[in-house]
Amino acid sequence: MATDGVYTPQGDPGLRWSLDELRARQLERLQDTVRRVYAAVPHYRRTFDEAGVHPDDIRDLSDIARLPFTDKHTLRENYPFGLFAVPREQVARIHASSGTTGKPTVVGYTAADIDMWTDLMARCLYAAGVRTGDVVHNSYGYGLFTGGLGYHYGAERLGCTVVPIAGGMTERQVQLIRDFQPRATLVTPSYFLSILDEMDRQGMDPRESSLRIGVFGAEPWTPAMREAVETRSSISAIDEYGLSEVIGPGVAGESAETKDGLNIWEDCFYPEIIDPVTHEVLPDGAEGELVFTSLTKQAFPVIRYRTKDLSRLLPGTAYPTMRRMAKVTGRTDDMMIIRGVNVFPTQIEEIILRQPGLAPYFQCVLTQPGNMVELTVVVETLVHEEPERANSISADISHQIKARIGTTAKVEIRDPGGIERSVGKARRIVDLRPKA
Ligand code: DLL
Repeated sequence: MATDGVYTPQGDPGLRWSLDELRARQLERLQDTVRRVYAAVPHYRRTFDEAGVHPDDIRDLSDIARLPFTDKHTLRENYPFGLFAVPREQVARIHASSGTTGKPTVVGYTAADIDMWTDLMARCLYAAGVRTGDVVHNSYGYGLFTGGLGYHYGAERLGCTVVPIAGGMTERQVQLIRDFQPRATLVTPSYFLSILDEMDRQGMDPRESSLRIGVFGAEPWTPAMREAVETRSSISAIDEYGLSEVIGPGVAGESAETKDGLNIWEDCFYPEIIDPVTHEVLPDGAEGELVFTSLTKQAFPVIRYRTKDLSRLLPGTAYPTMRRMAKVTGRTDDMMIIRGVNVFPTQIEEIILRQPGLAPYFQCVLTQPGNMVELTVVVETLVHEEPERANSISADISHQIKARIGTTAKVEIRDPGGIERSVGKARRIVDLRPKA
């Protein structure tokens, strides 16, 4: 959908299509993608053949359910370039995610893919309220991570002045915010908290900084976090979602006017929600695992990629033809099962952020002293608390976890600075259970 020069929503064809036109284009693009991967990628040819489905069988969008899923294992098995659908010489860029175990997952982009991605990033930033001429402070990591470069290109296409500071050197982040007067910052919500703390330390009132928009993503964050950040600063906090395997950021983004969930850019990505256990496709509105199929990518198309992210599909609002996804509640692999109860770190975040006296830094530590898995929530106070007061806060949080989530957890209170800070995605779960 390349638009030349500066991005404008008026020049963005995908946003002008009627619903019928969008569905027709999605089908054409799906058929084209399926044909291309069947012809060029041995993995897809083999798994389509095994599933007894041929590209000619895709006659309607609902036929997508006949195609096999892909997931992180598919990428690992085909490491590094086995899923590329174009000759390696046509791949202009590689990104990769480190992955906690084993090989990284590798994705590739042709020049046309980067151009399309850049337009989507500009579309996201525009939806978030960023405008041509704004100074944009980009604290997402540059390099193999998709956040930094993805947003960088998009902000340039929107005609912004980009400050490519990346993550880290928090003191300097604050100095450059003070000196360059950015209107928007692009950053993980957890790292933005560290930047706010550093502003406090330097005696700068975050509410008086030039920042008005925070484009937050790359990790789950709750409405309570939005409230906390918006109260402490003058920014409007906007949620943006994406993942390397599908393209990077730019899969879905919230609109500044509605702030009611993330608009999925359906002209480029076809969403489904499935039951993570039975793999059955669920109707819109039901909670389950998000699955995406890319509709326009050349180098690294993905068919029915299982994200492990839990969400719901909702009808369009700010962009009526595009469905929204509800804020991600967590990843299936971040779900802790404590005495039979499913617990996500976001549920703990909600409780901690509503408790006066606590800082928004916490970790969920899992241990297994006997047969049972135990959860200890480690959380920081805003100021040093005497043991008696710390014990009473700890008892209060344990009680709330029991009452609201239904499970037993120990709560350990730490002094300010007692929990590791990350400059990108926060590590919410520390698994100290013996390895099987
Ligand atoms: O985190 C891409 C990105 C960069 C998105 C900057 C938004 C902003 P990955 O490193 O591959 O890519 O991690 C993708 O992060 O499957 C989710 O579990 C999580 N995630 C990303 N955005 C959100 C969000 C980038 N807004 C994984 N809310 C995804 C909740 C998110 N989780």
